[in-house]
Amino acid sequence: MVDRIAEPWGTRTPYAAGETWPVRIDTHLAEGVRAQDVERWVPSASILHSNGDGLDIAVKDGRIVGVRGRGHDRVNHGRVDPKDLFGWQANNSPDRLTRPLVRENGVLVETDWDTAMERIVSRSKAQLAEKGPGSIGFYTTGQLFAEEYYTLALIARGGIGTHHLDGNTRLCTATAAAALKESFASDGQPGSYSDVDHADVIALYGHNVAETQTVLWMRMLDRLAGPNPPQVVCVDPRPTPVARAATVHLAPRPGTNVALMNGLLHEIVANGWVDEEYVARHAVGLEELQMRVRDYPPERVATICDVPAEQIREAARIIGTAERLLSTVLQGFYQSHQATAAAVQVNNIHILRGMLGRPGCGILQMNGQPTAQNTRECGADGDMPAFRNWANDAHIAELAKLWNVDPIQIPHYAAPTHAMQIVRYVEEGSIGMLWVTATNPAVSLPELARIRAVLSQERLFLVVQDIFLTETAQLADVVLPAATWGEKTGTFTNVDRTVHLSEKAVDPPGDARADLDILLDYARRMGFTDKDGQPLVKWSTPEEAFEGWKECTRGRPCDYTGLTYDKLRQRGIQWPCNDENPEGTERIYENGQFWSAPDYCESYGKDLVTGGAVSPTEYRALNPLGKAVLKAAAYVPPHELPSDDYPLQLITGRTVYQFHTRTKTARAPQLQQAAPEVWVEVSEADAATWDVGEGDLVEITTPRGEVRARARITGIRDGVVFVPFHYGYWDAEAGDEADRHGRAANELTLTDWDPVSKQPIFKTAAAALRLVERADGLPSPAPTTAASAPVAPVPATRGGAPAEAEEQLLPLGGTR
Ligand SMILES: Nc1nc2c(c(=O)[nH]1)N[C@H]1C(S)=C(S)[C@@H](COP(=O)(O)OP(=O)(O)OC[C@H]3O[C@@H](n4cnc5c(=O)[nH]c(N)nc54)[C@H](O)[C@@H]3O)O[C@H]1N2
Ligand SMILES: Nc1nc2c(c(=O)[nH]1)N[C@H]1C(S)=C(S)[C@@H](COP(=O)(O)OP(=O)(O)OC[C@H]3O[C@@H](n4cnc5c(=O)[nH]c(N)nc54)[C@H](O)[C@@H]3O)O[C@H]1N2
Ligand SMILES: [Mo]
Repeated sequence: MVDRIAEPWGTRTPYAAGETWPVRIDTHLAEGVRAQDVERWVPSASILHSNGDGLDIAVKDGRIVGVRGRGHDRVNHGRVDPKDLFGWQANNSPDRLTRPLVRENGVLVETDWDTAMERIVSRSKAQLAEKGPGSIGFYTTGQLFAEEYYTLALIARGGIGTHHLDGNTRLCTATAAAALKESFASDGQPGSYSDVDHADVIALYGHNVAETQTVLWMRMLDRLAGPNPPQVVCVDPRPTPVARAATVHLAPRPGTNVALMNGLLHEIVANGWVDEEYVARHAVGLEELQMRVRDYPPERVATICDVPAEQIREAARIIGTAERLLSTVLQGFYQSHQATAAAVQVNNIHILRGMLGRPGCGILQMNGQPTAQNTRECGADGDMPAFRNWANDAHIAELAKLWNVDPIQIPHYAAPTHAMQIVRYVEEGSIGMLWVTATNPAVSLPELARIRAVLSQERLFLVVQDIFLTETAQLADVVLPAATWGEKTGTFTNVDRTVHLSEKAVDPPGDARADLDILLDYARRMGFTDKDGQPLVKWSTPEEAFEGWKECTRGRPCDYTGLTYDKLRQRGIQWPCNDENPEGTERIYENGQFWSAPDYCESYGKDLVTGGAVSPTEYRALNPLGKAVLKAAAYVPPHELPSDDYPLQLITGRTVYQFHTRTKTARAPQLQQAAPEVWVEVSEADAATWDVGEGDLVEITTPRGEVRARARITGIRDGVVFVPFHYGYWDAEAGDEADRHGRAANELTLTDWDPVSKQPIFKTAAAALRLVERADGLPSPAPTTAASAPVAPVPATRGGAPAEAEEQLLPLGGTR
């Protein structure tokens, strides 16, 4: 038994390069429930991050009573993340939404499904009649199932015919997709998690994998604990567990990633670490890249990033001489002003070094949410289903044929509207109805004062489909109670293309319904039909929807045609899975084969600095043979830089114990107690400058607002403060409304985005700090176990008996 709050990564099971990662089966059951009491174990996968860990849900008396990792799952070999070990308790929470709500005289009151749905249908019809399809918007998530996204995409694009459908994946993985589209002209992750087993160098860019995909980090830790461990390069301004384990830790000034990457590329080119033969055969764009990085010698980069030139050289040497290089990229790169430009430079390293499509040579342009990959694949974001190219008329015609609608019905006159633009249309009133599914924008979008104003407008009809009465739901006109993971069936795909089936284990509470059923009900009530007058949506169960989705993917990169629910009941399988690859595909882009041919590719690309679209003709001229594309970019400083009034740089992000806006993790006592309140991380030097001690209450201010939090003094780089974004609007302890203090990080963030991926900038704003109140000896509520570890000793974060989980270690190669 291990206290998995005190030890989030559990016990080490070391292994050597090329060996199989040992099995360790993690189990946590509700207090008083023993394994022999469990009536059924229902196969599913993890839902509180993107790793896609196979696990079984324990059921007793019609309720979820725990989870157990699946030893034979290719992703986790039995291990379970702390959030997944304890987070299922939220399903059983007494404050789940169980009945639809409608707003009457300003207050939300319970009602039945007919009343709630008829309100939505009559408003939809009125919008369509008066203002047309462009007056309806959908804002979805990275947390539903593929079947649900595909149905939503069909309804929004094929049924209503609106251009305004995007996901919170815009805040999350838009840059992962954009970077892959720029380099390989298609989404689709080149890597496999098993690359960890083979790599001799692992480079992590703005990715705190230790806290955000803990099981992937366990795999890396086990390699680090074994013979011939890989070298690790970490790029992060904070002393994350990754940074502490790194061979080289580069801690750049926030927002300088492109300069740093150009510096690394400069060294790779200058030292002749380029695989010239690979590049000549399989890539275009070398000359432009060489020219661009010439301007970034380590000394210049050192001044921009405030990182020693020697460290840049050292990191470049490790990466440039690696034989099997695995790279991962996440929000430290994605949520900044040159997000795509920076992420693309990581792809460039792999293309230049010929490190693709071989064991150990993977790129993971990481996802964050469990099902974000599916939002993108299914076209429930700013993409077309199955990686079709919105700018290629033949692709739209194909989709129209499949859906049996007129191509004109599917808007494709421009790129689909991105989430920040949808918010803008709501703000100015051209979108009069917004349907939000499984996301909590009143906490997670930037500049919350603005978002609250936009979402609470009288003229807006806001539908919120959630499992709790969130900050966003409280602003809605209609609230629909949804079933969630464990209460409904569907598939989802993780970052290394592994598809898992998650089966219904228990009934949802009260009248709550599966998201798929809600969407199907809407389609039926709206009477959407195809060209022949038949129902547009031709399925009524998840499995039928999956069959429909498979047809949509036929011949596309994310080919699901070889998968069935039955096959997925046995194990998770990586797409493409079709007649040629019936067991799935571990690595794509083997032998320099890409999906980038002009007629086939998902995207023609964009200019990395302005975001201007490359035209079909230009793309054809640039890349006629469908190779990989090396794309260069000059460094541009962040838009909001420190000033006299706001001398610090604010970054925001996550802790290992909480998930997003905490609707689930705050309802799991072990997780909530481990990180109960917002805090701010401050360096020792900055703490001295502003006369702040451990635990002191401080106010962080930006031009948008202020937040009060208790200071944690850490090894974060000087000049930078970090606030976790998990905590909703208000300081719960403060008394009446007037006294309440902001505690949501997004009170502080700015309305601005990367020009290519349109991903908002959550990392870098200019900020000021002020002492409000001394601590009285109490430390900050920040956890001690990971990036927020204090420099001076404070009591360690522990979970005690309620946080104990069983670990079953099996001999090397053993499965279960
Ligand atoms: N425990 C937990 N796990 C999660 C989630 C969660 O909420 N909680 N959410 C999931 C989701 S949806 C996502 S998207 C992922 C996100 O996973 P990550 O991207 O790993 O998490 P973040 O904390 O957002 O940011 C990562 C790091 O970026 C660094 N950073 C900030 N600014 C810069 C910069 O300018 N340059 C560089 N190089 N680094 C910078 C921060 O210091 C931080 O350590 O996590 C997933 N997993
Ligand atoms: N400052 C700052 N802001 C950020 C970030 C950051 O790093 N810094 N990160 C951004 C990123 S990467 C992300 S992904 C977003 C996340 O932001 P959100 O998407 O707003 O976060 P969640 O709390 O996960 O919201 C998901 C909602 O779906 C509900 N839900 C769960 N399961 C189901 C279901 O099956 N059906 C339905 N209908 N509802 C369900 C939950 O109760 C919850 O309200 O935040 C973004 N915002
Ligand atoms: Mo995310």
